Amino acid sequence: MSFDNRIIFAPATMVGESGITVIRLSGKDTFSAISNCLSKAYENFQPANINHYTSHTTQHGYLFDGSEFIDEVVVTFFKGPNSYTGEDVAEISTHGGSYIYRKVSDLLVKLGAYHAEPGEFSKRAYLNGKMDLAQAEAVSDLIKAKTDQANKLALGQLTGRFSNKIKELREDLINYCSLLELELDFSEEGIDLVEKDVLLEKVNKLIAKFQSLTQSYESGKIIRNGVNLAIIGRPNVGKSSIFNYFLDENRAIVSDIPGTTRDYLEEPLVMGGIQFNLVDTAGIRETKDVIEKEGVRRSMLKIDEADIILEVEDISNESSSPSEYSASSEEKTIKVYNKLDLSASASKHGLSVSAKTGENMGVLEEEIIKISKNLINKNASSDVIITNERHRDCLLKSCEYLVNARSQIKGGGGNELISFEIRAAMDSITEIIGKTANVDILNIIFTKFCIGK
Ligand SMILES: Nc1nc2c(ncn2[C@@H]2O[C@H](COP(=O)(O)OP(=O)(O)O)[C@@H](O)[C@H]2O)c(=O)[nH]1
Ligand SMILES: [Mg+2]
Repeated sequence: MSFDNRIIFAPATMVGESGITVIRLSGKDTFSAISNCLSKAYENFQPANINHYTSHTTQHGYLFDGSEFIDEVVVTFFKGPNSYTGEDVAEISTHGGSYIYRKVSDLLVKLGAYHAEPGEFSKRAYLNGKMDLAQAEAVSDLIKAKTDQANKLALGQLTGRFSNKIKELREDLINYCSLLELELDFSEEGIDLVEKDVLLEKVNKLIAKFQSLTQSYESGKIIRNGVNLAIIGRPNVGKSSIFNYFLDENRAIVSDIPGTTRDYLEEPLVMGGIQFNLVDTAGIRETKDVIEKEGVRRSMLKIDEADIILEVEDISNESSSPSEYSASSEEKTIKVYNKLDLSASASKHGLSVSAKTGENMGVLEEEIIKISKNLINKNASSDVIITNERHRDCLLKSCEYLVNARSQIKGGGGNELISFEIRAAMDSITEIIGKTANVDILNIIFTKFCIGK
């Protein structure tokens, strides 16, 4: 496969005041670029002979831009194909600091290197066959993971556990296809290689498997992206106070003026090992204020996206008219009565808390965690969990083809038609790992030719 193999570089660590900054380079001419700037001495440029260096070793030296000494560095060499991208890779460890990074970055550009695009190292790793598409996607998930569960799912995907499952399913489909197609070759001799009843049963089983995998996305997306937890209710009931309590900081402005929160606020939060996107909304009420109106509209959108809703009431106003918005789904709504400290007794209708004193806020937290765990476990029956929308879509598409194949089998359709649908189903799940499948089918058919014909 031919593709761009010019030198790319990017910081592999945060750039700023820190101990070191690691700058990673990859590309065909990486080592010669390094040999043009790495010196054995700092007094003047004396080229280090990097051809002497063994792969996977480090070398101490001095970076020079022409005659200008830039920094004392350590360079690690990875000779392709035994590198992350499969190309020649070097990692330059410079002193930390944005100024040094800028100097090195300018130098590398002068030496013919390009700023890498986001994900370009992993893209090259995929194009060079170092990992499949699902594994490359897992690299980014792993970096973003904030909880143990998200981390484990990403690791499972990175190490190929998920891809192996997909490959297994794909193998099944390839086998059916090749048998059906082989049977066509024997059609004149009337040899039956595939019992249609057996095939129907197998296709049914595969459909069930695909459906359970697709369903697991409902859990996977929550684990990977977090539970959307929205705090809603009328103005002044204490939504922003509850929001701040959970975040343990005064993130939202709290005041006794109704309509203080005019736009929604969203912050990440981890509770009980689960990732949440906590949303504070503008109090929902009829208003003539144009800005508040827009805030209410945006808040409604956030409420639609919510996995769990905290519907807050003021305990001292419990008897007043209900909120203009009432959560549509009881199952995902927790009714919370705030300002317990102002009331003589707790509410009979829901959990009573005080965001001011913290009373019962621990109970509320436990309730949120309990519901979230149920949400996650509800759809996680398959041994592999889908966390990626693209993978879910490929599986859905594949499942549609299998359903077509089932109709063909039931309706007495010919082998060509059945195999066409199964082949399409296979192509769709193969998109998950990113290779094209047709060559595999040909290989299997060819092998069978060798035995029989
Ligand atoms: N006594 C008491 N006052 C509270 C409590 N929670 C919020 N408040 C007060 O209620 C007012 C409105 O609070 P805020 O969080 O801005 O409500 P929001 O409009 O729903 O976001 C502020 O004056 C808060 O100090 C509570 O638990 N007890
Ligand atoms: Mg508010």
